[in-house]
Amino acid sequence: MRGPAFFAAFAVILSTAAVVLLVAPTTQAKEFRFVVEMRQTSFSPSFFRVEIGDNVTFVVYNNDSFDHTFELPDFAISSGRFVGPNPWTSPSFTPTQNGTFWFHCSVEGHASRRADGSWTGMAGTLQVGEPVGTPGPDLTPILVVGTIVLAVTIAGIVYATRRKPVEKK
Ligand SMILES: [Cu+2]
Repeated sequence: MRGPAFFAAFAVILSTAAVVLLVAPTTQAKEFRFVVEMRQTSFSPSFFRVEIGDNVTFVVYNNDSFDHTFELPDFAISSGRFVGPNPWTSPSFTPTQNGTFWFHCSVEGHASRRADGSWTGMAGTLQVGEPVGTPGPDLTPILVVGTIVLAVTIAGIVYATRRKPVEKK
């Protein structure tokens, strides 16, 4: 006889399959080589967006006639001071967690850090994953499937436990 354990196992398998199908990321890791210009004491562009697992490299060049640096401390990246348009290429790295990671120029007076950890002036951000505050994936299909699975499971368990065993004589 198919008892409560069968229904419970069935429900677990079905729920897992539903969650995997609906939530599993469908994108593959990408290679990014971002070219950044330093000009008029600012970075251009100053916003980059990647996902966890992507491979990221910054190529930075200076179009001002004075020194700048490129610092991305969360990934241990630091260009050192340089002048001129010869590009500097960062080591590549792979983000392993979502977040907003600031890069900045460390030359005196070019950028300053705010109390909340963000930067003003010659600075920009590498955004990994969705920015905080954006809605997550729509969970409605999971809730609907989950509710149906739960209802079927409860019905199955009730049915299985209420059936009286047939006595053999
Ligand atoms: Cu600078």
